[in-house]
Amino acid sequence: MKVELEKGVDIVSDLGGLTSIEEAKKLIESKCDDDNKKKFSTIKSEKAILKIGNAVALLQPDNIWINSSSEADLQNTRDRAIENGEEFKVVNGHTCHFDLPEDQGRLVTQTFYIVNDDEDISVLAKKEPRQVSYDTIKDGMTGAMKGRTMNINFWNRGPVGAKAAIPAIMITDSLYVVHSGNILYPTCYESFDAEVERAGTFFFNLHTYADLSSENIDKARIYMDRSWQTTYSMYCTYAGNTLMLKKGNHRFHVDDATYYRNFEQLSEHMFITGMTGPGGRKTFIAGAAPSGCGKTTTAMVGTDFIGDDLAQMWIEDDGTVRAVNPEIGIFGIVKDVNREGDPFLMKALRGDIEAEVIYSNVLITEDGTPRWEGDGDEPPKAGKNFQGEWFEGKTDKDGKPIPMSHPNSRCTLYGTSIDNYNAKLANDPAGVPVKVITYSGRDSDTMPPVWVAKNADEGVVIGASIQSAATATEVGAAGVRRQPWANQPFIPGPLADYMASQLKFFNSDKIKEKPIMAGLNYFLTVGARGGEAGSTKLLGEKRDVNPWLSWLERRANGDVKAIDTAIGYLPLYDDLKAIFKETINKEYSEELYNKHFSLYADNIIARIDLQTEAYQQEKDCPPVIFEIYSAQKKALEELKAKFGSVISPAQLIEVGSADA
Ligand code: SPV
Ligand code: MN
Repeated sequence: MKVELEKGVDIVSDLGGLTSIEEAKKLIESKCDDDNKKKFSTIKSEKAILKIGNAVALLQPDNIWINSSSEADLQNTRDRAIENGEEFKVVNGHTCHFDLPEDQGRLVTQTFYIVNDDEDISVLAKKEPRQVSYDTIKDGMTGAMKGRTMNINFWNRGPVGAKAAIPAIMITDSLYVVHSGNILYPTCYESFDAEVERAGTFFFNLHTYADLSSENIDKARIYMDRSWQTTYSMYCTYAGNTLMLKKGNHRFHVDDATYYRNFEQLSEHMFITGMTGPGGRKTFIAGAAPSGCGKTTTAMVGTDFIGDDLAQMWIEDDGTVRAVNPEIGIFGIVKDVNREGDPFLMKALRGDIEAEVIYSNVLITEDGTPRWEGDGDEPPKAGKNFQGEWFEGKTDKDGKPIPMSHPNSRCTLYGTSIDNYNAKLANDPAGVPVKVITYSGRDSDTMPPVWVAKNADEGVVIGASIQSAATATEVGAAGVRRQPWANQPFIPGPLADYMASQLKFFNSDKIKEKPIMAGLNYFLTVGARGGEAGSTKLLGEKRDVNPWLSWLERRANGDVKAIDTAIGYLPLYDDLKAIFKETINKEYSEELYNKHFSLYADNIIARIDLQTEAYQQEKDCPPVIFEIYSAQKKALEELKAKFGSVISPAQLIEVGSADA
């Protein structure tokens, strides 16, 4: 069901109580010095002015600071973040910020969609009736900025002028949030009105850290009001909970693409990267993976890195699928980031090149060096982290060792600090043409490392079927869960609506060059593929990502044939052998290939059964998904009857074809 815009009470406007532009302007100006008054005069959108005025009336700051994103304002942000203690200096001119121990990831149980009566949302999301949210916001936000400065930021989700970009206003009292936003989003201060005009809308975000403390963590809330494209965040600082352009507005952007863009746009939890293929051609890949499953590392394997978290896609008039990254920086997990697996990122993080970096929730040693689990150096003996002093052997109250850094500790830096970032293309409103779409999860025992859908419907179903082990990005999450399109935490509406829009997009006649759609999985374990029972060692290495992406690059350009199987097209051994050698100089054995690409029919069938059952709970689910699941299951059962439950590539060729 289409989310109805401007339905119900707009909470901030109602609580602020201002109804005229004049009143709003007067109140805003009364909190501005001359410089800020002048900066604010650039903004003409009446809707924006009224809404900002109401935010001021609600939060009652002492004064207002307008972020024009000038060099002086960027420096002002850095300075004030240090002055107010939200950040402190570490080595290499970098800074560090600590979130509360309870606020180390997205607070999923305290995150809600504000809904009107009878509104459908995803069965996997939490909702709260508008009036309940209204009362909580009133309690938490009224006068919350007394004695503080309100910072007003005008940022864009995407390059200014891009078809799928939408401007946003972010209001916050946190300088850490402003500083992070400066690094992560292009400014649209100068072009705000024009962007509102072009996009037809803007997102509005309010954050206050309020009376922040561990004792008050129960008061933390992250609210998304879909009807008014407005977010409210309070009593927390973790960027995923507070820098609402990221996941808060991504959710609105998903609504926008799903319901309002004629099925010509998608808003995805995907990296974007380019691979250079034979003859120097460049092929762009957009890939979905759940939080904490290696999206950043995968993106940086490309020769032309564009983005590591989000993708706004659209069908261009020339029939290509194009994508922009709504961000210009990285808010990346540092756990296991080291020189071997992430050489470009490490150059920036370790000060080999000049870069502006904000660390969060890492360990800082006495000499100011940021340290984290898996950074590749000799572990430190002591330091301080978000829990205070840390020393080797420190245990919690249950006697469990406390790691030196949180598994979701992060680094925030500009894309331009990464050697293979293609800044020219990343900032181009025309986007990059996408020829490969990938979907991946943290799957230890079921799907092969790479397989390609035979058509758009099957491609959408690969995305619908992602399963993944929980990661540290969500507070309190555990177990293996469904992660449809790796976008599930950010899909506000029913999954059936989202699926229908994906099917319409990828089957559109307007697309002249259909991207290939593939599953990717580099989390298979030795134990699950006939090795030592229970071994969780990876069947392969982190650097194998490059050959998998390179094979897809070749496949998208028609250079390689494949095996036609029940689940899609699989690579041939000889092609992979050559690609492994060429890209990472690795001898790829046929034995390893057979482990990687044998189909484990029982596991795949179990997965199909689980997904079928889950989607049967969704109202109005497009029937094609059930048709595909049942056809795949039938084909796998036939294979199993003939060959047993593990079917080798040679056997797949025997019944299929190696010429697909
Ligand atoms: C993720 O968890 O997917 C992130 C970081 O990209 S957050 O901002 O928390 O969403
Ligand atoms: Mn993410």
